[in-house]
Amino acid sequence: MTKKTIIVTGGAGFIGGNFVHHMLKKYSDYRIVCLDALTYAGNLETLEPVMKNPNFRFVKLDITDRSGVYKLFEEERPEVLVNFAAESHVDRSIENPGVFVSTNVMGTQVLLDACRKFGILRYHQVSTDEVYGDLPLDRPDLFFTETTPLHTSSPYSASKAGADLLVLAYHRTFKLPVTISRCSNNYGPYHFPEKLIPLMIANALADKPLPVYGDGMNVRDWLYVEDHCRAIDLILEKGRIGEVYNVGGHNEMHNIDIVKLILKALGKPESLIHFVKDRAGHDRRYAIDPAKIHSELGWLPETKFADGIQKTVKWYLDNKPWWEHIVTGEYADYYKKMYGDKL
Ligand code: NAD
Ligand code: TDX
Repeated sequence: MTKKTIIVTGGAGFIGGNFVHHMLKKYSDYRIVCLDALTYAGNLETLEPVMKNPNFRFVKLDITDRSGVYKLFEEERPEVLVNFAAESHVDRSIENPGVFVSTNVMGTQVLLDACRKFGILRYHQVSTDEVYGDLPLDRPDLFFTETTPLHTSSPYSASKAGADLLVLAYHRTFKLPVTISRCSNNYGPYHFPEKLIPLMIANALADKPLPVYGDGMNVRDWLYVEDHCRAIDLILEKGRIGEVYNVGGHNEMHNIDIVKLILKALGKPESLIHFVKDRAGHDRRYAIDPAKIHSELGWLPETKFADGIQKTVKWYLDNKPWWEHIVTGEYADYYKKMYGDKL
């Protein structure tokens, strides 16, 4: 029997890496071809456990490299493409917006064109709740639904919204069979230590100050990464073509409460917390209404935050070499540039 081939872009990153592991564990009749440019955020150590799996192939390639992408499509003739590849960090988009437009918008267009040219059964775009902008803290009754207007704040979220609109345009105009998922904040293994949860774990373990932006009251809706992977898997199996699905866990938390929880789990003092200058344009609250994916596809999150955060802290304790290689490498210069005069 020929195996179905899925191209996973950005599979050396946080969520893409978890998705590659999820799919290879669950399905023996899929071949996963991971396409990744290995930017600062891509890490082959994340894929090390599957490198020798006969159902897996890694290709170092930039999604903006049109001829390289076409060549890969010619070789692989994939049935499905899941696009995780992106510049994903809001703070970096404030420093340098250009690469966000290039990868997130133009790279997406190259992938869509390749799917048109060679044919595809499904193109899935991994998007974000940030495309909806933010919600006020004093209106806990409000949530993002799939029909909430796009209203972006950062160059990152604007580039993700631009990509979503292109994906939907290719569906309407060219009948490309697409789906989009818009997920809330993920956490779990292989999360790059520039993001809130792994940054706080790494700093606390090193007894370094924990930089909390503004008043620490911003709210994010946290979902364990495996639950996001299951949602995408389900959308590929049963999702309706041309549809957007919001994915979130109804797990809203203030940043400061997350930071305190991590300190408690590691037995470190709250005196490590440092309030620093706020992020420019900082979104106040994200909150996803996941009713559509629940009622149409039966998806519900399985990991409660209390369990997920314990598992995550344990993973960072058990896998120090994975993140220590990062925080002592070129990332150290980024950290100095971003936080040097704040702490
Ligand atoms: P990440 O930064 O950890 O990984 C991104 C991966 O994409 C890296 O492996 C990187 O090398 C690769 N990449 C970057 N530019 C590339 C290019 N031009 N060509 C090929 N590969 C390239 O990101 P993540 O947190 O895993 O996010 C994955 C996707 O999920 C992104 O599209 C992001 O917008 C979306 N998302 C993330 C979250 C979250 O909480 N992290 C939530 C919702 C949606
Ligand atoms: O040092 C920090 N201090 C701090 O207070 C950092 C890095 C973050 N924060 C705050 C900013 C946010 O309110 O923590 C919150 C979470 O920040 P990030 O981890 O940078 O995530 P966020 O900006 O919410 O975006 C994330 O979720 C949506 C992902 O990075 C995106 O890729 C995804 O689309």
